[in-house]
Amino acid sequence: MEILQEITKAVYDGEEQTTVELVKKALAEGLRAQDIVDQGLVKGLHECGAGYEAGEKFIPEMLMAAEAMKASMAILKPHLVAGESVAGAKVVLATVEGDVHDIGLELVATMLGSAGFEVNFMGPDVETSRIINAVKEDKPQLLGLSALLTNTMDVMPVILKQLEKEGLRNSLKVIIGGAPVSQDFANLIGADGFAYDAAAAVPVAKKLVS
Ligand code: B1M
Repeated sequence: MEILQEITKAVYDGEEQTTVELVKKALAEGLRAQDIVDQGLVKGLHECGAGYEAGEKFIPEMLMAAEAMKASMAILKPHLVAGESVAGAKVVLATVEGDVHDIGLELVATMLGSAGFEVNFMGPDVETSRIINAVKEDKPQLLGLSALLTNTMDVMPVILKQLEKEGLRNSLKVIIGGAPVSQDFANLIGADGFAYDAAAAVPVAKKLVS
């Protein structure tokens, strides 16, 4: 079996140790870190999600798959590069309230960090009031919001309205992402940008702060 397929299978099976060893092996063989993420690790998580929908996988197994991905990301982070750097731009990143998914946003944080952004990664399930406070305190040029659930994406317009109410919206660009989120949704709620994945988030973020 090809090594990327082996990585996909190891994530799907929630085999953290095996996944990490295979990722190290893939790097040693000269594979690009971005390909290991996209064609190996993320595929494994997606297949695990499909297994969950089909009733073949359960929450503890999704968690084990997520842990295998996270452990591997720790190894891959230094190898993920995002091209030309933008110095001095600050970004606050958070997964919205009620949503515990943070793997995708962590990838976005890694890519923006390697592109020169100063990243405040607030993690998952961040209360709206904490996000507003972070904007007040950090004074970032960019706020990035993530949601993976169809019911938590509706928190995004709430945050935008609150930013406007507190007079913070004009000095700030907002980028959104996450599996159920789209460019149409971004237009609908008045976000400044949308990115389909972590690699796409870099040019969008750079454009928004330029
Ligand atoms: Co959850 N989960 N989960 N889950 N989970 C999904 C999202 C789901 C699609 C699975 C499924 O049914 N097929 C489904 C959502 C259905 C829906 O709402 N439409 C689901 C569900 C239902 C749930 C629970 C409700 C299950 C339950 O308890 N009954 C529960 C939610 C709890 C809560 O949040 N309140 C739950 C819990 C969990 C775990 C804790 C077990 C675990 C999360 C662990 C963690 O993140 N620390 C988990 C996982 C692992 C998944 C799947 C399998 C994988 C998610 C992932 O990490 N993908 C997922 C199925 C799937 O995605 N196919 C699923 C890999 C990651 C790299 O991709 O997150 O899409 P992604 O991020 C991408 C892009 O979306 C984009 O870039 C990223 C990198 O390229 N992106 C941005 C993301 N944020 C961005 C922000 C940006 C720009 C781009 O700018 C700021």
